[in-house]
Amino acid sequence: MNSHNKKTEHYFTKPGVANIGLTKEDIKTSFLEKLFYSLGRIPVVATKNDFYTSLALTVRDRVFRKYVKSLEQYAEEDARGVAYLSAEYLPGPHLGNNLLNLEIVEETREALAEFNLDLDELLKEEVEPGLGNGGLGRLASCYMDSLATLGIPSIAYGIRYEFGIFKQEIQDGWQVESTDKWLQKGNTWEIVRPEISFEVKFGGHTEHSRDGNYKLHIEWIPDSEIKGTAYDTPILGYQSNSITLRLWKAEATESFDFAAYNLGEYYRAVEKKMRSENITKVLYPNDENLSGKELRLKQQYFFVCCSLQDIIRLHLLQGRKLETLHEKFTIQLNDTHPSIAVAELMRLLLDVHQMGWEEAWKVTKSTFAYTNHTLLPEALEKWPVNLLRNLLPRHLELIYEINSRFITEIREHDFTGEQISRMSLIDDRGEPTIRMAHLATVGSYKVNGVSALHSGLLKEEVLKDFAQLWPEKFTNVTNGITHRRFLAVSNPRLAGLISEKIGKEWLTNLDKLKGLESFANDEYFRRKWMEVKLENKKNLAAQIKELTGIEINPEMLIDVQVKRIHEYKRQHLKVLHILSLYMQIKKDGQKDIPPTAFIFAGKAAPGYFMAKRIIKLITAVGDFINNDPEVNETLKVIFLPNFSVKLAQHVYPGADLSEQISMAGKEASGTGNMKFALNGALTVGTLDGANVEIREEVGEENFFLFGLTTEEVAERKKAGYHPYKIYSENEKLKRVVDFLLSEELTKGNTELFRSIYDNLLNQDPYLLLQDYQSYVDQMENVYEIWQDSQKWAQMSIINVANMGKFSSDRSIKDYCEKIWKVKAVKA
Ligand code: CR1
Repeated sequence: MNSHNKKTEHYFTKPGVANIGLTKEDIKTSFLEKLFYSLGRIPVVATKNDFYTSLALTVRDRVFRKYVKSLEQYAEEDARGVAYLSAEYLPGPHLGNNLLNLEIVEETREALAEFNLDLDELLKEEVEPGLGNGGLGRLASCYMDSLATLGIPSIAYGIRYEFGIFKQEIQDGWQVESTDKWLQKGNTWEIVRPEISFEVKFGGHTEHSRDGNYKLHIEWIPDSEIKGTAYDTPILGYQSNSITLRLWKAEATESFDFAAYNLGEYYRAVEKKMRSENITKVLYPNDENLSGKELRLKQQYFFVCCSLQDIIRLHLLQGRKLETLHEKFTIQLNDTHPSIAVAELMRLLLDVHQMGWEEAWKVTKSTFAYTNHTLLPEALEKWPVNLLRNLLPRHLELIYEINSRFITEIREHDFTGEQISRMSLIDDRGEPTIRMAHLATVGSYKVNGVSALHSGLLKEEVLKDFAQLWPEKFTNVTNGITHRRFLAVSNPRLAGLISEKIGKEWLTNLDKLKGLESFANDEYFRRKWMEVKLENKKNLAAQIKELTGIEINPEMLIDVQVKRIHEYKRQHLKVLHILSLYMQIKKDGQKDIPPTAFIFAGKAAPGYFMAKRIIKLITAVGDFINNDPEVNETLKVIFLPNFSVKLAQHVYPGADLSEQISMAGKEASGTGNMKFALNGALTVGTLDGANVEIREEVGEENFFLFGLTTEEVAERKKAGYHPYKIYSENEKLKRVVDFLLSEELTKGNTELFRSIYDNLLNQDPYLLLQDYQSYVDQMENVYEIWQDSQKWAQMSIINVANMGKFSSDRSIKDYCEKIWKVKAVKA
């Protein structure tokens, strides 16, 4: 095992070796063994969590068996591989997914039943790792699933936050945050690798000197050092392969002086230890808005530094030279969060491994590829030069050098002075800052956006000059989702119906869903389809009751908007629509509005004033409407607290209508849109992000479109946008907006929503009032079709039948072909 040049022995393919069975009897035996020997428990006193843990350990053994086999295979083939660098992951609960991938769901259910235990009850026990904010983190986890399933040699690196995304509670209608103690009951799925650990330096200064041969040596003398230790979670793909998710935890270095001679010294050492561990304490809860926090930069550098040292270790372990790093590895930067990697790899190659600049730069820019996930200006990371000087002095020097060589290069092209200063890695128009997106772009061989529209805008706007300089560097990979978790695991009823009709091949080839399309005209099948949906809606209604105490009739149209709360996503546009229905019932005496439950969920960044106020608005409208007997048979408004992957898995299957209503040009892709459609919800949406491609796939007649296009938004703003004019000219809109200040809604606290009201009438940067009428009109159309349930079922089936493109398997194949040039290793 020590010599890595030797051909690997097939330990785990030898008959009889570690042959862990997958039958019901095998599972029963292991389950009891785990309960007795790993937990020291007997059934009469065991808690639900003990049973969950015994089951998780039972499944874990089987996962590990497949995992080591995969590792053997990757090592043997010695193929080119991918390292995925992401500051966020949202894997969701592991147990259910691993059962599916091992294909032992039924065996396990039966085994447990013999102990009078219910699998679904035990699945509920799992606490998920909330190591991300939203779409970006969940996307990374969908990609892990597909990388594993497709057998792509890969390793995913990130941060093992001790506290993940905060837990959200609703108190008096407001969001209240508390810490997410996801590790409190232990984590069955990970193993610590104390021997895989690296030192990470911070602060201090650099010293430049020349040796006898006049060669320049640069030494970074830090003022502190910490250690990162690897925690590995095997990510099992469907049926065969797996990959590693390696998360780094910060610890104090061994060199800490615990042999202190007096008490003061001892406490200082303890404090130092605690300070070191702070780095991976908590996830920053800001989605698409980064406020230049020093600790955040420390986190980014910390995990990048550990990951790159690990990649270099793995490369050298195979007896290879660093000059060929880019031939064996490609490193994907998931947004700019890990983009300091460009400078760090240069540092490692130049200062630690004594490579020359030209060679090091060639290796660096042939190794990295960068995915951009947002065009929002407030989300584009810029780190103050002064902060870098204090924290990473050597990296600042390197960035200056990279920049100066880059500027020299572009001066040879026809760029204007203005363009050159626009492209510079350093923005010196105020306090000097480093533009991390520029560093990532200059240091990568490919740059991609996450939907066709977004990749286009990236080239036309944010990185326009770079696209002119290096057109071949830019490409698109439209996001995708794992249909195994988001259909097979979370919606077994629909998955079962689909498999009954077209077989199970869709699990590994989502394009097979196309086979459903011809049944869209089959009345019997449509009925079955709607029966499944109704069962799922009952399940969702039960969840809603449990979480909020509110009862809804499962026959209602279930209209859902779940995602982070953000003004550009326009949850408040949905609220305006709900209020318009309320007015129609109360003021216009309209009686024929189909009963609808409006479901919202999502977290607001703790410091985002408007987003938190939007939550309060939703809950206030809910309070008001749900308690008015004149309307509450027709309308229900619900805010589900603490949205998570686990909760999401209940929500998507039960939705009839998916709200994807961002202002065009703002949502880079969206992935919830895909999850809803895959579960048979119809979409009401704008031409934004991946909505455009969803509509293309399902056909425009099967998609409820409204609102301005990206170009129209730009024209509208250029021509001068006056929301007040729209408001004053639309009587029905006016009464809805005015209602925000009403005594009734605000219970006398009429200033409560003044900020939202003023914002809409004076600026309305996301054009809610502009798109309002078009939205309300399209919703009428939604209602008309909803009343024709045969038609609705037909559209729903057609939607699902055309979701093939949105499998993350397709996205990963695109990355492999367009960017990574990596091939699958066959299991
Ligand atoms: C985008 O807002 C996209 C995900 C994943 C988000 C969303 O539209 O689906 O990324 N961006 O690509 C983000 O989190 C920091 O930027």
